[in-house]
Amino acid sequence: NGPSIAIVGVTGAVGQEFLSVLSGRNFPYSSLKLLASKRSAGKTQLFENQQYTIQELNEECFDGVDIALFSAGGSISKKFGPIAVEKGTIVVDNSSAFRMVEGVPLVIPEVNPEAMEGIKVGSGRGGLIANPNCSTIICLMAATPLHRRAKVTRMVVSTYQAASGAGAAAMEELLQQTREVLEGQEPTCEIFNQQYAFNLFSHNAPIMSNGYNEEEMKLVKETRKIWNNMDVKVTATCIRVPVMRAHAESVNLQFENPLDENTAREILSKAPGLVIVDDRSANRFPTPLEVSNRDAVAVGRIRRDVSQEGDYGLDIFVCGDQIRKGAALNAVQIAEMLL
Ligand code: 11C
Repeated sequence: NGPSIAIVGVTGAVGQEFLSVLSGRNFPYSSLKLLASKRSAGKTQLFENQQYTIQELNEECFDGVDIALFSAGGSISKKFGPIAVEKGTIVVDNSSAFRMVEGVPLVIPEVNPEAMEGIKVGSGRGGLIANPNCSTIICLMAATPLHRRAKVTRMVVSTYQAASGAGAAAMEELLQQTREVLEGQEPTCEIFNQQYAFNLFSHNAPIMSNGYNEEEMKLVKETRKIWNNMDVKVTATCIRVPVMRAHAESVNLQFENPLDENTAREILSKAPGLVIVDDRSANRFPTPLEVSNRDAVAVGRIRRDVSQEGDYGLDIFVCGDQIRKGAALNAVQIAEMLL
């Protein structure tokens, strides 16, 4: 019993994580279609003791499908998302294709579940819900509970982003380069065109005319949409670091109302989906490794911003698994709310 599900892009890093999260959360489903490009069609995938044959994505795939989880890139979403919706499917899309489209809810279930009110399986209507960018999700998981209390007026984010954000091939290249460098060989640079192992560099997203890259502007624009607040000032610098699958972010928050450090810690300790790792005496704070393959986003380094008068500023440091909460888990949580 449960809805019929389709996964679009099942062979990718996020596609595989969809399966793991659905199974781990005992998501109810009556049938499951695994869809991918022609290249992967015909391959088999074992899932919950059943062998599935991966089908090539085409226009007929969505007949009778209640929920489709998409993670196959923006152009696939743009082409097939509307086709699926037309057939009555509710699409949860992990790409950036529809995030900023007016009327398309951009949802983090712990933050703005109200944005998808009225979209339900069984209503007879299709629909489109966008999953935010991973950096935005991980940042807002910690910033939102504080924003609700003291109203953020300005947020400065610096990211340390893992290989997984650029897909399974980038993760593989990081491993390969690490081996090559250790063996004294020239590193293979196919994904980023520069050495990644033992290095870091500005995020690989295209640079825009204002000098920001697209990843940085996603943090700016998506935060405003998710908080439904066009006035909040956000700036970001996004960096790719040689970490496998979890992003870290330094977040500086400026508030309209005072919020002291201890109250902030108390608020964060009660916030859903967050764990606090903030042991100053042992110098123990969130790390990407510790949140890898975990659902919760970790927050620590919670401290008053000494550059501001009074209790109007805080610094925090967050880490979250990019493939899980930054993508697959968030999408499956959205799907759960559709039931
Ligand atoms: C990264 N956030 O870590 C990117 C990947 O808009 O969904 C996902 C890009 C997006 O590189």
